[in-house]
Amino acid sequence: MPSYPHFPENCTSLLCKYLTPTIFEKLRNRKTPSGFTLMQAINSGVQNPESAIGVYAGDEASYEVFSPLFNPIIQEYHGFGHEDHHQSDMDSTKLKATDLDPENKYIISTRIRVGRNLNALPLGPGISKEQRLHVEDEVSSALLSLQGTLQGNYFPLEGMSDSVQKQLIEDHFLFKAGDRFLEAAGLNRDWPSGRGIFHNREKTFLVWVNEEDQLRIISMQQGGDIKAVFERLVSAIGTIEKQLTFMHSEHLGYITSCPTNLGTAMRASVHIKLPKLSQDKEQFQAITKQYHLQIRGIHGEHSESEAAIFDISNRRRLGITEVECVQDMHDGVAALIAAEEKL
Ligand code: ADP
Ligand code: IOM
Repeated sequence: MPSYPHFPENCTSLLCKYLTPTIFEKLRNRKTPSGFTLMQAINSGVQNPESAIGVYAGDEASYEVFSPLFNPIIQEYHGFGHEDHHQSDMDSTKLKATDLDPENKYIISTRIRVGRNLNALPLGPGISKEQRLHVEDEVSSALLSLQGTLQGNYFPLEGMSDSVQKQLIEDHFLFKAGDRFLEAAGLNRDWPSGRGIFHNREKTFLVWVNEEDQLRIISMQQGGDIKAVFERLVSAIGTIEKQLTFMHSEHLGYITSCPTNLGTAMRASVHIKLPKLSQDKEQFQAITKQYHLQIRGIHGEHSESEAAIFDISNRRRLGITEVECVQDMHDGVAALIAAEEKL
């Protein structure tokens, strides 16, 4: 019989905040129809108390079966209640984007990604090896049929040389191996089987296969042309959706393994140099809070900044549209640059 996990006193994850002994008691013996348990859902946050969130869904039903735990986490992270409705809008003409950095002083690169999972299969934390290989097969076949500027190749991780893999990671194109948060979530099982990356020749359009979500569809390029990056992504998603059906609900939008990605599953980011503002931590944090931004390090989640370069992205992803996600990032980055210039 599972017993209530030990969380250190200084634990700040949303898991330790909302997994009270009462909620634990209520949920501890529940399982989703595909067999995903509460202990699997919380293991990442139990093993890694410094997680921001610490919970993962193993399938679409997890959000219902474990809703007494997931709902308050979703409410706090996205400000989205269980009666709310999510709406999508990817009309890039609605984005009010200006050239934020005409002299190329601050923004190094721009990247927008969405997470997607195939309908009617478990999510990564609950998927079997055979199902994961099936996903790889379906997704890579669909991607290999793309034409024009999206045309590219699929590179499975299995058989990829260490040096190629290392270079792709260093250049910010590929996911890291051995992430301990994903490991404890069950997302690294059978590694590297079924994992891989698709990219076009210019590496401006990329798709990660079977990482935290089954697909991470990515548009990226050097510089700060946010609109061009968004337009490429929207066009790619539209083309891919003609071939693949993604897991989606009226209430939660696109379903993802981590509740922070629900809804749009979109993270729009820039790598930006802020040498002065980053010294003024109070002002830096006040601006990011005001514009609903998240600060990450230079190698993605759980990494540190280097040479005053930060990864700045929209924090909210559910209950706002894709256009609003990108607008949050754009407006916030404009405010950060204005503050940097004043110092
Ligand atoms: P995700 O964005 O999929 O949640 P991470 O935060 O781990 O995952 O980031 C994945 C990779 O994308 C990392 O190598 C990170 O440095 C890179 N990345 C994120 N934003 C940008 C950007 N604007 N320009 C270049 N690389 C970026
Ligand atoms: N998306 C996920 N990797 N993250 C929010 C994990 C965590 O820190 O809980």
